[in-house]
Amino acid sequence: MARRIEESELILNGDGSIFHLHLKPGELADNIILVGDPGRVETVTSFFDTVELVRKNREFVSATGIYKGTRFSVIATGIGTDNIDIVVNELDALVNIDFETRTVHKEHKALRMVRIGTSGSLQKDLPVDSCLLSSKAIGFDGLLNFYAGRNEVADLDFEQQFKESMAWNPLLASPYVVDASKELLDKLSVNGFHQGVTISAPGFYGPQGRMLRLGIQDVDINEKISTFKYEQYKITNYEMECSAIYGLSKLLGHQAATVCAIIANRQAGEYSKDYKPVIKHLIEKVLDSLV
Ligand code: R1P
Repeated sequence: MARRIEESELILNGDGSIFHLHLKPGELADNIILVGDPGRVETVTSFFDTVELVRKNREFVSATGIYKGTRFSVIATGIGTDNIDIVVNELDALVNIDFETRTVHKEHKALRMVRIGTSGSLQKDLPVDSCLLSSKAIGFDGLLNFYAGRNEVADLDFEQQFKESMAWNPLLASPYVVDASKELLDKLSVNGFHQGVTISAPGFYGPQGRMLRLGIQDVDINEKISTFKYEQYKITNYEMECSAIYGLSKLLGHQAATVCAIIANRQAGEYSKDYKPVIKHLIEKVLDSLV
């Protein structure tokens, strides 16, 4: 007998929609654009030919519609990998769990998720207003470490070398390294984006080495990160969601990739004068790559 998932574990609203996203099965497209900023949902749907639905709860704003004949959903995750835990688990539940019987469907359905975000560069040659496709993500957030199967989806050799080279502080969560979907990387790389390794940090200031009034444990952390090399890989940028999207997607059998507009260069101390046109350009490129 299939395991029934209790009411307290899979929480549904009175209208049958899932707890945080307020979406019902059938309302989600197989192609999903994830954005951090809820305001970015409208920028994505402005490219759609038709919009079928819009849902809002807290920072989780969702819309489903058609772009050049293909059905897409766009979901705002808000900031951080803790929100990604909610979003990716609920997206998966919408297609892989029967909400009536509360059991997992016999047939698995795979989703395609592309995050379109903003990010800070750690390399001089990755300038402000360029676009970066994350071929790997490093999670400083520790989320994936809670899940069974974590080691099976992670690049353990990269993790080991990174921790050794950084003299990793044991007070911090152990970093996890996960690849993007190969299929999505192939599709998106035709756009000529830079490619690199992205760190998802569990905060914007101290966890990304920023000092306003507070000092940090390791003042050399960004220097060590930007000079670290593993095989052909260099660490290129910081943002706050990619690692959890890659890790949970791999565990749940979905495809995921992240492309970010570089809005700050931490090495050069620069910030974009206006990154909105870069985001718009990125949205159109990503949508066209998926139709
Ligand atoms: C921080 O300002 C936020 O911006 C970046 C970070 O990942 C974090 O979510 O991405 P988004 O612009 O997609 O939100």
